[in-house]
Amino acid sequence: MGWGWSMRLDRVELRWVSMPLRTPFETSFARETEKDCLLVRVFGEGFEGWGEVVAMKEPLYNEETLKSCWHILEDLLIPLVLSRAWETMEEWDEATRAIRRNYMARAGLEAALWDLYSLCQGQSLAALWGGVRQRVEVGISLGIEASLDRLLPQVEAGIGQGYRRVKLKIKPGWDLEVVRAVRSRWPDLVLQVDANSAYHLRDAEHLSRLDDFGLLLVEQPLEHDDIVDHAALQKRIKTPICLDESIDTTEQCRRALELGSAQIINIKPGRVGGYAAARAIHDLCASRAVPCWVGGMLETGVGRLQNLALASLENFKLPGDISASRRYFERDIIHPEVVLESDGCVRVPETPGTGQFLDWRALERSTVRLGHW
Ligand code: OSB
Ligand code: MG
Repeated sequence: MGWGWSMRLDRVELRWVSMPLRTPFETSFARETEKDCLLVRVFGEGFEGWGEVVAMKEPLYNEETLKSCWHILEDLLIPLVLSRAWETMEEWDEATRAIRRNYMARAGLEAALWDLYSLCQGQSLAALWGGVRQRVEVGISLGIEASLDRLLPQVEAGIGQGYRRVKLKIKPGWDLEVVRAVRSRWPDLVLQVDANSAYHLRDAEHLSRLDDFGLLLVEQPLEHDDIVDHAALQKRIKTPICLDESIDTTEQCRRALELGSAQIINIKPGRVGGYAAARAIHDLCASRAVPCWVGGMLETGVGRLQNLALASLENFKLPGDISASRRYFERDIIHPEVVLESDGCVRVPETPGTGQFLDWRALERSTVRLGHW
């Protein structure tokens, strides 16, 4: 997409933000009690754009860490973006293509460029990207708990708040019994599970027992980089497989769909290098009638608002992991926060510019490191 004119940045700011989570969030690979991220702020053309780097402190979801992202941004991407003017988003993409992977680092800066571009154009991100809805359906993702007694009230609360679907994190030892308990109490609930790569193909028979519970999907059951075993597993289970970790490029998505490794794709802009790549994967899936949904990385309000814009695209057919700010934070760094409407939908921002929503007192309190270039 062209800028319409040449865009030059004046300066860039990087902020390491750390916020307490209201309750710990446990997956098969980690238990998080705080949400840390980097916020990228770009200044140029009389505006400022914001983006979020969703990597974790440790390389447990993918290989990146917040420190590796700081390094890639400070030593490579920021000097490059400041070195010249950019005519188009494709030009920026082209210039960074030589850098292998490091998708979350790139995505944070790319988001800030989109945010700035949207201000220059006077159009919301949803409008720029061709969104088709003003409100999107969202779900809640519930972590692994010490006992069912601690999980079931959370399911009940989520349903009471209006969430359209519930996703349960599973791992060996926290799977069939948990799903059985939730399903027997809520027979009509739209329910899905996410294993974050906790199983192997040799667990196929065990995983096939999930078929009894009418799940919408099982997310990333096998290895984080696998698409071959997932195809074999899909032949042995009825529950549709959705890939998350394994899909990091459009080409990898194409290969997975050709192999039959997944019937549904979770798209996270951070995992795939940005919103341009997220849209390309969305379009590829649409062309093959494969439904998608927007995944989450416990984003602060900045990433959350931008993910809502992405979720307004046509082929995001399933509820996204874009819950209300309150689900994770006592106080988000944006105001107004992201709120859930009673019918389980969240509003897509209608105006350009994420910076206007920042709650500066909350942001300053959460900032633990600041860099300027
Ligand atoms: O696999 O979707 C995942 C959080 C951190 C790392 C991986 C995942 C998640 C989530 C978060 O499930 C869902 C959310 O942001 O609401
Ligand atoms: Mg996942």
